[in-house]
Amino acid sequence: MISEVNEVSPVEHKKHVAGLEFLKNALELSDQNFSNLVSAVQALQVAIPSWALGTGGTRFGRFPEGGEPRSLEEKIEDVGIIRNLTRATNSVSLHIPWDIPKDVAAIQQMLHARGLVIDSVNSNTFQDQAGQPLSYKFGSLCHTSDPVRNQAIQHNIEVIEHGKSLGSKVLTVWLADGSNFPGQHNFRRAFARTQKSLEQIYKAMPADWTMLVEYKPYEPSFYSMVIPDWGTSHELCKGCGDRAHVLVDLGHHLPNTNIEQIVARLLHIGRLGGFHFNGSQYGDDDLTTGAIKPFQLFLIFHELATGASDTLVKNPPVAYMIDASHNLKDPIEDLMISLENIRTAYAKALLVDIRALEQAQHDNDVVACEQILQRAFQTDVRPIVAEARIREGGALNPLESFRSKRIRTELIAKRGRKTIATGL
Ligand code: LRH
Ligand code: MN
Repeated sequence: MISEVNEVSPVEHKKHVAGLEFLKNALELSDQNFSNLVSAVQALQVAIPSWALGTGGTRFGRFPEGGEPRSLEEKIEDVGIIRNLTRATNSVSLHIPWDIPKDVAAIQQMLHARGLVIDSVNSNTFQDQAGQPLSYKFGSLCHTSDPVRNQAIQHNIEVIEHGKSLGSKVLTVWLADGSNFPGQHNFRRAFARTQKSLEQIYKAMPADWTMLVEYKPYEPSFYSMVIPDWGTSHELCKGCGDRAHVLVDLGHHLPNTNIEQIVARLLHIGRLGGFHFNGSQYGDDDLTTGAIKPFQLFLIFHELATGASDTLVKNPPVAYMIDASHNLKDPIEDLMISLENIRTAYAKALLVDIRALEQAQHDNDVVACEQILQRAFQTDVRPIVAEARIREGGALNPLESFRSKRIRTELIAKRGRKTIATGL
């Protein structure tokens, strides 16, 4: 049995405390302010996607290492391992129909035993399921045929029902709807049909639920997507009501897009619903969060931190989720690295001297503005992120613990090397 206790040896702990002391003095922070910083990082909990616990792949190949979850129960077990080591996640996002629970009570019990809840439920009208009467080949909520749109609307309503049975209060809608050739779509009518369909789904949501509308500029449609950008998602959310918000997947932006400005804009209009964190060099690469562009991730959290401390910003609580796939890395190791990089970016953003920055911005002192951000970004905050973890019984070094406890070996022994294609 994988031991739940994360020992920190006296030598390791002594080194950790020395690092903390050094950083606190370097930052000239009082004990209380330093402790508040650690508490803020502790409070940042990021949901784990159920579909990212197996090995991902591309159309060119997939190289599973074994020990992957074969059921919703085993996915929850894996998220439990990540929570135990990192203490940076307390929830799981589900994808329906991939994660339809066979025994709701048993799932609830498993979640409770691991300190987990179900975050959002994601609908899926981008694949045709076995026995599905009508195909989504030419779209779902935007489809030209009523029966296909109604089938997709009904699916989303079923997803809400599954979510209600598991205690979720968030429906995430991402559509693959789009076109591959000029002339294939009437852009205005496809948008209007999608708007109508989403309004029907929104009306079916309980009054305490939120809808997150995710945008994506391309793939799997390669000429146009019905919801390609934040502006379109925002327009659809406005049409639905004040509990529909925009979901920002970091990989869903064309190269060189200033994502942190989109975050600031959505905060300003109070429609930033949440994030799908991942890393990318080119497209929707779904790589480790912060692995490719750590400064961009820092700037995104800088917008979130300044937004959170600005009384003019009236934005609902933001949902933090990871949405990645792992073609080469162990899924659990990769997710733990993403959690570490997300908390690191947040801790650095909390170090920005916002008052000094506002003064420098007012004075148009460009160099001072840049240097104030760089001072925070260049600070090694790893002791703070580690302290936020071990304060709650997490491991000092989750990756080392995962390997030294031979957890993957135990999972392979228990589950075998056969893997099942759940998800992407
Ligand atoms: C689409 C997406 C969406 C999910 C899927 C798993 O690219 O980001 O969030 O439904 O990945
Ligand atoms: Mn996503």
